[in-house]
Amino acid sequence: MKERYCEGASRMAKLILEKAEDLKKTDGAALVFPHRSVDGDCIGSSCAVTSVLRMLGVNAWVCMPEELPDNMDFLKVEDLLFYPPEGFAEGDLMVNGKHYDLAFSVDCSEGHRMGEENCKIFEIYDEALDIDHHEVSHLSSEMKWIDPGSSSACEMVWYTVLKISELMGKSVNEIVDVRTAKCIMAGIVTDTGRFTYSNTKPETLEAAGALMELGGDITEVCYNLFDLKTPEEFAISNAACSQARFCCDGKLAIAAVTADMFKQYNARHDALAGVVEKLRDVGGVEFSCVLREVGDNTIRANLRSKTDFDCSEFAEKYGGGGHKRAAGFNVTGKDINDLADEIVREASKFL
Ligand SMILES: [Mn+2]
Repeated sequence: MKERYCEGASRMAKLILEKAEDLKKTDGAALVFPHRSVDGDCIGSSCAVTSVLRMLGVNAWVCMPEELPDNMDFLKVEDLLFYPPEGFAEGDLMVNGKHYDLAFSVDCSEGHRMGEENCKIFEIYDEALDIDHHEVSHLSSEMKWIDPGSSSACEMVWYTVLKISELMGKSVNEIVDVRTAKCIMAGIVTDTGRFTYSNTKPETLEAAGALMELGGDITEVCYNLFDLKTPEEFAISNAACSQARFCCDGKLAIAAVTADMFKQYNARHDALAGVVEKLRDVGGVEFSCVLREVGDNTIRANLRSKTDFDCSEFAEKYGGGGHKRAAGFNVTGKDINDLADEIVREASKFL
């Protein structure tokens, strides 16, 4: 195992084995929390952790903040998912007949990123196990493993699972079945943009190679998460691209997709996956932005950048956030075209 992973993965593996024993004694349940606006990494890592906990004899469930997106149906993880009923946090905390005793977060450490109801459920306990690769401001604890240098939560989960198999004296295929391998692969390809982003390291590819051997079909995973489009998604994505404006000497690309357009193409609000990256990838473009009206008078903005432009800093001005190269925010009560003009004006100062 790569040296940088040894300490964290060993510590996490030991903790998981310890907590699994405790939970088996009390017959309690573990809830694993992804962040809201679920993506391949948080779903992949939470499902993988849940599967491994179950393999260890624990009643474990992924505590879902929203419906699973259609493009993740191929993972066939329905039996791992728990949709907490309204008021769960104020009730008897029973998860399918077992008392909720342990919180485990993946791909996010902070309750407020989990959605309102899930945040309440997560924060019932003072301490939670945590595997995350986001920079966090709060102090780390014995229960957490946070490594911002890792490509994805799934990569960290992979090295943890490897350690678990070592500690148990089992071969890894006794712990990671084909579905779990696909889930972990899903997170790695999502967060590395299919191994093209600069967070892709030799140990990322090493993990992917091992996952392939366990049945993590990279072709199937990539097709479903990146390439597969419904006819409606295809049509509205093309419309969004063709009406995009290129400003600031071609350094800025922006598209605004109205509620009427979603209606016209009979498309859902999440139908524009990949458009903001397509705009960013045009030669000369440094910063791209896709605005869409998502209902309730709200506009969702997705931002991407190629080089120096800091999307996260830009998004923070509007109460959002993210990473330097990818960020987003929501705005309520503005006209979408006015907001587009404002963004062009503001961004032009940095381009
Ligand atoms: Mn992630």
